[in-house]
Amino acid sequence: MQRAEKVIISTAVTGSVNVPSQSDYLPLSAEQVVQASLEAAAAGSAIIHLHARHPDGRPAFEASIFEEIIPAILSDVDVVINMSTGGSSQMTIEERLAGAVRFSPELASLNMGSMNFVYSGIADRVTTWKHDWEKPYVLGTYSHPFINSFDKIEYVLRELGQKGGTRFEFECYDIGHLYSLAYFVEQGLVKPPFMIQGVFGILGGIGADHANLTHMVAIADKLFGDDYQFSAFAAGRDQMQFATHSAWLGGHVRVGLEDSLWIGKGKLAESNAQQVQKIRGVVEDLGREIATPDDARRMLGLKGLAGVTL
Ligand code: KMH
Ligand code: ZN
Repeated sequence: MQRAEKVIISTAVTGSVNVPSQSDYLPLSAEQVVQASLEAAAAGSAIIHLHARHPDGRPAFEASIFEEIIPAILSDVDVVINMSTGGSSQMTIEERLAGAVRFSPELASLNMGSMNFVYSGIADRVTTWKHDWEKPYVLGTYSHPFINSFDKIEYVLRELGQKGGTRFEFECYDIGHLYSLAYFVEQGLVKPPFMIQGVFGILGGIGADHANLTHMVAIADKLFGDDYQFSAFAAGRDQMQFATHSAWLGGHVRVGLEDSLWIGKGKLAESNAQQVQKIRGVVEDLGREIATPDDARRMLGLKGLAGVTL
């Protein structure tokens, strides 16, 4: 791992996992996503990880929704946009790429494998549903895996990476995903410096045990040496501990309401910025500096804002 002096804070502002009935603070409309992104950037987040939703919160992929989000963010603040290519497990690969093909962002997420990605447990915790779509949607994850077969991963690397110069946040939900990434490095489709995002605590992926994070970094060091920057997060209540662990090891951090709706035990986060402020305090207490968007661009070898198709 390249142990960087400065810590890049990524914020995943809304995602496609959590549903409106879980929290009134989850950004849904394009306007809310823009507002949440601007606040997170102002609090010190160098990267904003974006998904789109319809106004009732249903996950969306249409480029037209990203049109309402991305130019509005970038006209107000300098920040690195990281578009999801994971979308949701119910979207086709073409749907998942629609927004990123339109905008050719500096950064895009890329999930390094097919997997069970189960969050049907949300249905056990919600007592009052705001919308009819929510319950079948979360229950459906019990029987529908997320598919990123190697041909799909290669397609994303070629369509966005080779054609558009987008670089990737390689989301690794298991140690095996590191070996899959090593395959694409060997094929010459992934070039350093690249960013590995360790994801812990998704049901179907590696659990939120700290020994897993240590082991992931040890194997990534063996496979990639100094060719990669590392970041990590855990879904749900372990979010801040895993971000802290990553920063302590010399890595970067990701927070945001996509990954956890909480700011403390039993306390909903009232904004994404609140989580950014919290991890920022921890990182600074560890004696590390917060990276600006330009620092992040330099560390990750990004093409810069001029390369984004606005
Ligand atoms: N929701 C996260 C666990 C993606 O957008 O590609 C994973 C994620 C996937 O961020
Ligand atoms: Zn995402």
